Formats: sequence, C-alpha cells, structure tokens
Amino acid sequence: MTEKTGRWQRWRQGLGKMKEEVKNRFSQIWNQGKVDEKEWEELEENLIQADLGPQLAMELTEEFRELKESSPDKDWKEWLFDKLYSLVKDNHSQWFSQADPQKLKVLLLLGINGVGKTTVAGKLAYAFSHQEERVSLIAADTFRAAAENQLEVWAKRVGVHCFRGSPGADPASVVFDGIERAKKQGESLVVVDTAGRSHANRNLLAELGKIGRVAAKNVPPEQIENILVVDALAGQNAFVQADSLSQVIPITGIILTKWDSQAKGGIIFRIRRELGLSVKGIGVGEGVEDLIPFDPEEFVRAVLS
Ligand SMILES: Nc1nc2c(ncn2[C@@H]2O[C@H](COP(=O)(O)OP(=O)(O)O)[C@@H](O)[C@H]2O)c(=O)[nH]1
Ligand SMILES: [Mg+2]
Repeated sequence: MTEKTGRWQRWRQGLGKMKEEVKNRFSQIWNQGKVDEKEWEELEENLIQADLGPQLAMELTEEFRELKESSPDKDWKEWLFDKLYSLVKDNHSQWFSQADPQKLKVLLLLGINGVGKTTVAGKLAYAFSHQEERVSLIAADTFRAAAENQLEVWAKRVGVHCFRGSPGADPASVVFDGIERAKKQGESLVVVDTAGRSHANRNLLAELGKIGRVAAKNVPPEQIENILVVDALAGQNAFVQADSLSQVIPITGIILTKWDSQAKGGIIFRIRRELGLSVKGIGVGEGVEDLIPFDPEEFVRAVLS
C-alpha cells in the first residue's frame, strides 16, 4: 500500500467507527415499529459515545424522534444528511482566505503537550511548500533543546529552513526574530511551533499571549492563523483547552490529530456546534503526508454512505 492510499484509508477508518454508532443505529430505529423510551435513550447514549457531546446528542435524538413519529414517510437519510451537513457546512477549510499573497503569512500552532504540534508543523511545512509557498519553520518551543531538535529534524526532512533562537531565549523574541528573518528572505509563510500549554499554567498562557501579540504587531491580522492542535481522542478536554487558550490568543482554526488511533469523528460536529471554530485539517499518522484537508460535504457523505 502506498503512503497516499494508506492515509485516506486511515481517514475512512476513523469515520467507520462513527458510522457504526450513528448511521446503523438510526437505520435500525427507523425501520422498527414501536420504539420504547429505553431505546431512544440508547440512541442518545450512542451519539455521546461517538463524541457528539450531550447537547447535540439530545437534539438529534429529539428531532429524529419527532420525524419518525410525525412523518414516517420521509426519507430519514436525507433528513440526517441535511441535519449533519448544516452543522459543518460553514466550516472555513481554506487557509488565510483574506490574506495578501505578496505579504508574509504566519501560522502559529498552539495546544497542550503531546497533541502533535511539532508533527503538524512539519506536515504543514511540507504541504505548503508543495503549493508554491516559500516556507520556514520557527522553533518557539525553547524550553527543551530536544523540542527544537525535533523540529529541526522535520525541517531537514521537508527541506525548509528552521529558525532557532539562542538557548533558553524568550519564545516571543524568537518569533519576532524569525518573522524578521523570513521577511528579509522574501518568504511567504512561517509555521511557528510552540511549547505545550496546559490551561492550569498561567505563566505559560501569559507567554502565549505575548507570542500572539508579537505576531499581531508585525503582521496584519488577515495574514495570521492561530491554530489549536487537539488530539481527536481528547473528547471534553478539547473544549477545556479551546476555552482557556482563547482567553489569551484569538484561535482561528483547529487541527485534529491522531485520527488514526480510534477517533470517533463526532467531535468534528461538536467543535462546529460548541466552538464555532473551523477544522482545517486532520492528522492521520506520523508521516509527512498524513494530514488530510477537511471537506465538510465529503465528510458527511462519507459518514452516511
Ligand atoms: N498516530 C498518530 N500519531 C501522531 C499524530 N500526530 C502526532 N503523532 C505522534 O504523537 C506524538 C507527539 O507528537 P509531537 O508532535 O511531538 O507533539 P507536541 O508535543 O504537541 O509537539 C509523537 O510520537 C508523534 O509522532 C497522528 O496524526 N497520528
Ligand atoms: Mg512539540
């Protein structure tokens, strides 16, 4: 199997889990005569298990129940498609949609430790350099030399420059210097890797705010994407992370990682509904090409196919 087909296969496998939970259950309930209270509750529970969250699970169950009871001649699949699609159709999958292509763009990666920020930085540098962008990486995770080395390995693999500050440098100053350098080099995009930040650590959060302000001061807002990287398995935690980080920096989109390790997919609907943030990409492995762009319509079709 080539790396390319493997990547799409892993994307579909993640969908498969949600399919089982969601589609099959809807189908079963629709086709049976009488549905008792317990079965409606089970449907709701299944939707929660598929990571749609309690609010959406309740809403879908109630609306589906109403449809079954009042319009049994309706096409429930069409109803479900419309319902699910309405949740994701306004997702802005495009990067930097208002940006001036002549000017430098900055893509900041945020999130807690271990979610896959550094890996995403490498994958994005790869993807963008194949779209005619002149890309460099900035290592703003200055706490551990190992973190910078890891980014440097990605930079070599992808064939882009990796900007590093002096050991222990203030990350905001590294971002400033990295942006200056990229401008001088006539580059079109810098991808900034940052240290993991838990919502519990106020100092680190304040520092992230500072990084965001340094970028905002040197680059116009339409040239900046502040991307929250979350593990697709994070469930409720993803929402806690988004909440705390958005208090120090304006989040412009989300990348979900580790889709290949038992993700359930419902989280995408929940992110749209509860955070209103756009999903920009999905990580499906550790390879350089294992980042899938998010297409809302294709996603819903695949869930219900
Ligand atoms: N299976 C899988 N592993 C991933 C993915 N993205 C990152 N990883 C792994 O997750 C671990 C942490 O990634 P890293 O980029 O260092 O996370 P960071 O701490 O946020 O920078 C590494 O072992 C990565 O190889 C993904 O999409 N799928
Ligand atoms: Mg890292």
